[in-house]
Amino acid sequence: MAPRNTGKTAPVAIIMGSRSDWPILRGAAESLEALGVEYTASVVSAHRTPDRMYEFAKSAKARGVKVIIAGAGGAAHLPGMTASLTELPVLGVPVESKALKGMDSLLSIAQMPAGIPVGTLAIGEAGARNAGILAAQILALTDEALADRVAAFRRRQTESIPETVEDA
Ligand code: RP5
Repeated sequence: MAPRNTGKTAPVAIIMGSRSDWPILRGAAESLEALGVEYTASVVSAHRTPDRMYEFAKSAKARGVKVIIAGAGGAAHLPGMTASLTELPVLGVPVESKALKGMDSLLSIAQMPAGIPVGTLAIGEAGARNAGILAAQILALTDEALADRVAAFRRRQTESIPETVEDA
């Protein structure tokens, strides 16, 4: 599955600093698909394509985007810079880096100055999957059918966890 940008309006926009982030960020896409939430996915780099980042963030609200999921690794400025350019909620996913195992990504996404928040998730795949679920939960505040799907997802997850350690 390649990053998808259909150009149509979707309530969630997934952006990432590089195509190399997609194997992680696709976890967010899979969560959204499991919950029946439309999304777009595209490469928007704070450093390599700053004008694209500016255009994306400035136009997102008018295009009908409600929640932005932004993933990046290393000097991960994309979530914070995007958050500085829009009032939409931004969920940041730190992608694991080679040199510092994603600690650089985590700290550069989480340590925002007061006034410009980024909701920061865990490093890597768990963070990406949870970003998709959290975006759905935010949208579910004003969408009862989606709230039912989120609740059903949580019930299925609970029921899938065995109590015994047999065959573990
Ligand atoms: C960041 O640099 C990207 O988000 C990616 O995690 C990292 C490495 O990018 P590539 O060199 O693989 O394109 O901007």
